Amino acid sequence: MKIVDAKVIVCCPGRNFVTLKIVTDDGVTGVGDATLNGRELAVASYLRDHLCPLLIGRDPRRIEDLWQYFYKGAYWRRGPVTMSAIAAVDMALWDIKGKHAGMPLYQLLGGASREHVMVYCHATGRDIAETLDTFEQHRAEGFKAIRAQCGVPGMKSVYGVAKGNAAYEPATKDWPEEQSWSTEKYLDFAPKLFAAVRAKFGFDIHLLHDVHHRLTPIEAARLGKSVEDCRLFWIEDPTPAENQDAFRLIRQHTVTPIAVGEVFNTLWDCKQLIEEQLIDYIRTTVTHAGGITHLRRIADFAAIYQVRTGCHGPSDLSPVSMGAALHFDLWVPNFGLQEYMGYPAPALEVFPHAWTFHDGTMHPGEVPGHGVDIDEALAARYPYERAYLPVARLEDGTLWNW
Ligand code: KDG
Ligand code: MG
Repeated sequence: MKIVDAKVIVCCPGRNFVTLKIVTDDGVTGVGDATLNGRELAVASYLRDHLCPLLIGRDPRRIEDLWQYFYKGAYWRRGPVTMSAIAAVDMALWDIKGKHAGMPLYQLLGGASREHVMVYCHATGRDIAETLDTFEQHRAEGFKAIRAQCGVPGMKSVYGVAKGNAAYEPATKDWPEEQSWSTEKYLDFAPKLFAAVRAKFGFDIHLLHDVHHRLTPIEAARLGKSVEDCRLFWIEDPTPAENQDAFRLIRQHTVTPIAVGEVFNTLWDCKQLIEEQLIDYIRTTVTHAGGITHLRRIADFAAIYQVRTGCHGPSDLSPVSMGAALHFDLWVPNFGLQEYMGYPAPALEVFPHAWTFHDGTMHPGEVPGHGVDIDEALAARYPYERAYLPVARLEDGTLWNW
């Protein structure tokens, strides 16, 4: 059995996605997601110019060997571009293996560890009243876990808050948006938001919040400590995680659970955080962290330290990634929670999928492989549009962590 074609499809059905499609000599196809928000074409080139030519003629069943070949064999290891490209190959090969076996991917991994996968969505608003309204809407849709983000008085734009009635989408066409940030205003306000959610909805629903790397360790410790009574499911990315020692300081001060890792690419990025039990949930994804093959290794390592998975699931990972993630989630023994931001309608048409949502949970479906495909003819009607993530500056103009 041989790979006879490997092609990269870049499309923009509501937002940009990079998809790898691998074809075997017996006509079986597999697809993988390689989307890296705001840097899509770099991964497309890594695949087209460097990995795809090396795939032709190889045995698609040798998933592990191909993973090692592209990781160790490149000499240049790690990084979001490399690992997203390797992930797309890996995802497509697992898809092919599932189709050959006539089994859904979760069965190949070891079978279901649960009946379904709990997912969380985003409640967002310009003020507390609006955030409570969207929280209520999502609760009525059945969600059992909801992330709350809110405009902060005195700040023009805040991470995670949608503009108008459109779904939240951080990337902007043509040029990066510049947002401003005030830690003082945010730290004063955030506890009021959580208190309002608990006052209205009680404790019978999981409440989450994303700090999106904005605080220093001691500020993050103060936030975690000041909201302990609100019993958050997690606060996410309280401080940038390049220096993992920083989390020791946060841990010394608060029992609010911490989720980190959506920007991580390998086990090496999270090793200390997991080993020292400095976090509770690891947010690495099947796309940015090297596919099923590597994500499985991270999860197994995390399990030893009672760290659970909380995979990133934004709309900037394609429905292919969502499908692969849900198979992984259904299997992984130390599952915690899966993010599900949803997709623009055209994206759901371009990527026919077997996964389903019901009452706050999702299921990957029983179709052999990961159950997501790409309609190439439809994708061609949505050409790539350059887009960037925003940048953040302090009120005096200093560049800050977005
Ligand atoms: O591309 C960046 C987004 O995926 C990120 O900002 C979303 O932080 C995010 C989240 O938790 O979903
Ligand atoms: Mg996040």
